Amino acid sequence: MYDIDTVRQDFPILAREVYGRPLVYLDNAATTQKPREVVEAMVQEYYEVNANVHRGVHYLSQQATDLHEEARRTVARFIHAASEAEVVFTRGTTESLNLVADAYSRAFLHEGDEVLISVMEHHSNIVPWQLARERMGLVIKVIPMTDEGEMDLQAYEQLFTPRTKLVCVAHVSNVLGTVNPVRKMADIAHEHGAHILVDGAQSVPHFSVDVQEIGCDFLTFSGHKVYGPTGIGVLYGREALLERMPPYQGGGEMIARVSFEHTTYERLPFKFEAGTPDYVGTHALAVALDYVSRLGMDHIHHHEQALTQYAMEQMAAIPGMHLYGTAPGKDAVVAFNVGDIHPLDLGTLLDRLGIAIRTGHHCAQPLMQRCGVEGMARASFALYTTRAEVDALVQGIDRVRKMF
Ligand code: C6P
Repeated sequence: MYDIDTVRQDFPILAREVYGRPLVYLDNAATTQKPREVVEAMVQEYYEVNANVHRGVHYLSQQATDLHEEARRTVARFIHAASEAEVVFTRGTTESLNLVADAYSRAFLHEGDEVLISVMEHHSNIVPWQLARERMGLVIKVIPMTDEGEMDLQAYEQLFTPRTKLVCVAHVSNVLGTVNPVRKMADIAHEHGAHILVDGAQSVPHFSVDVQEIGCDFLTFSGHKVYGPTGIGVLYGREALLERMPPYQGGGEMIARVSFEHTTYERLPFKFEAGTPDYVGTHALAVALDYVSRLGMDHIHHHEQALTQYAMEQMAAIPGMHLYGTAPGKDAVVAFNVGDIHPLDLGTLLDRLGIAIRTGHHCAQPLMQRCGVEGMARASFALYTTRAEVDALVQGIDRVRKMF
């Protein structure tokens, strides 16, 4: 049984007030709040264990290394990677995507090769490919979507040519909440001899993601969106691909042997982890993943699905409401505009009522253009969001609407 009141007690920040009102935190797609045990794990590690990893013969260093490498195994189990060698720690989704755009391009792509990205991508899955395009003359093609915000699979299939080498798509759109059919997209990509990267920034926090089941070649996600700390993220990559990719950055940790004439690199995944890693962050991320696993990803998904549906129904009834993204099964995100009210005004006035939402282009300007707007307001949910908070949002929007 998923007891939301008990769950909320794990998150001290949810009890605070803003402007003398109870906080209604609905900006979870930007970052989630942290359960007590994640914060305590970080404090405890700094107080009792702290030492650099992979370097020392001394007790603390070995203990810190054990925690760090155990965290890698936890991540591998969580996403069902075949081996922990396939789990590279990064600073977050953005760095993971830049790593692939750099190292994959160097290993596998040539001038004129094509990369497919979708119209609903976050800037982090657009700009790294544009940088690679500038560097080596790649061609970027854009997969369109329907007006409901679903990936246009027919158009997708027609975009493939013998030069198509890689597909890069969000598993869940951070604006529309659409859950993209990545298993099907992976099959189609592989039939055409291409690889597929799935940006899991907005899926991994919400439902169980199995990299082998969806058949992706790469998966990226951020710790801070899955109840872990900021500054830590993951790149999953199939071992056979990672093996062939050159290092992304040079420095300590990623080398086997260095001389001024020649350097050899460490084995996977260390080849991609230059410099001292955020070993406290990796351990805390593992604590966060253990936390959500204990609650049950299926329970979390069920709770958030019901909440999203409830929010969509309640919000649709507000006069002047325009909802963006109505795909069946959409997850945990509701983007909207109300009449002619500027989303920034809407967000600012809701904030005064204690309700935190995000407004603007949501780092997806091409998607805003596709929807014909400059910006949107967005409410996004988490495992601790309640129906009462959705009601507060709906009442808040109605109150703001009447001011205009
Ligand atoms: N989206 C949002 O409010 P980073 O910043 O590296 O942790 O994640 C980037 C990123 C990549 N892909 C998707 C689908 C995302 O949603 C995000 C982050 C936040 O929607 C902050 S812009």
